[in-house]
Amino acid sequence: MRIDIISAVPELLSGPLDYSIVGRARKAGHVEVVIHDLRSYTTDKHGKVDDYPYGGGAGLVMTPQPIFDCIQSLQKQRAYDEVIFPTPDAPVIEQQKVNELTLLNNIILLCGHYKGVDQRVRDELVTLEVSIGDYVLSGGELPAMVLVDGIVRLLPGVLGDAESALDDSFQDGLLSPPVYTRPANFRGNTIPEVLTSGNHNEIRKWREQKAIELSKKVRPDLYNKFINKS
Ligand code: 6GU
Repeated sequence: MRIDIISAVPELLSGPLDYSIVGRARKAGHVEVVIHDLRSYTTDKHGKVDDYPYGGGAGLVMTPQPIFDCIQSLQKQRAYDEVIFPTPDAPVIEQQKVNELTLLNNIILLCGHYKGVDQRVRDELVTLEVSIGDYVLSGGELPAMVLVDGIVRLLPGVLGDAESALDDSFQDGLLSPPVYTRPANFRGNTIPEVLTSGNHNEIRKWREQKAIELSKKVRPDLYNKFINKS
């Protein structure tokens, strides 16, 4: 899979995508992530990529020219399955949709200012708009990295068996149960006995029970969906 990320602040992106699971996946060749500096596409002599909104109002709007030039130059080089625009005024993305995105070959992620990009970009170039939750961030860079992380960790070979994504929170519609590691007694606080019993069936049942209890307590919406489909 190849992911092209377009940003007017590429400095925000380079570091975080170089480390940990995404960094290792890139080095191992499971994914190619290419970052594009939008400023290098502007024809404005002062390097501007935004301007005042027609009709007035607060905040600047990203201009269409550098975005069209950047995306169209990429589209000449290969076919893209989706041009994704992370924005708070879109449906909130859930695990099922992230799973689907892992099946694509080439995607573009366009990072905007939170005040937005010229609507003609959204009408003519963008094929998918997603929010990462009901709160506002100052730009699309963090949401783009959220999407890259969510996708890349699911690509074949990226996670080992031990870290398998199959028992993630949300893959079965429930939150993940609590986990413990050594020592079994930490300052007098001990771990649930079943986890050292060696009885894998009991451990599986305990985890399922804990996942249900936790979901019911902190995410009754997920709990009710789970109960209604089982
Ligand atoms: Cl995708 N972008 C911005 N700027 N803020 C957000 C968001 C996206 N999702 C939630 N808040």
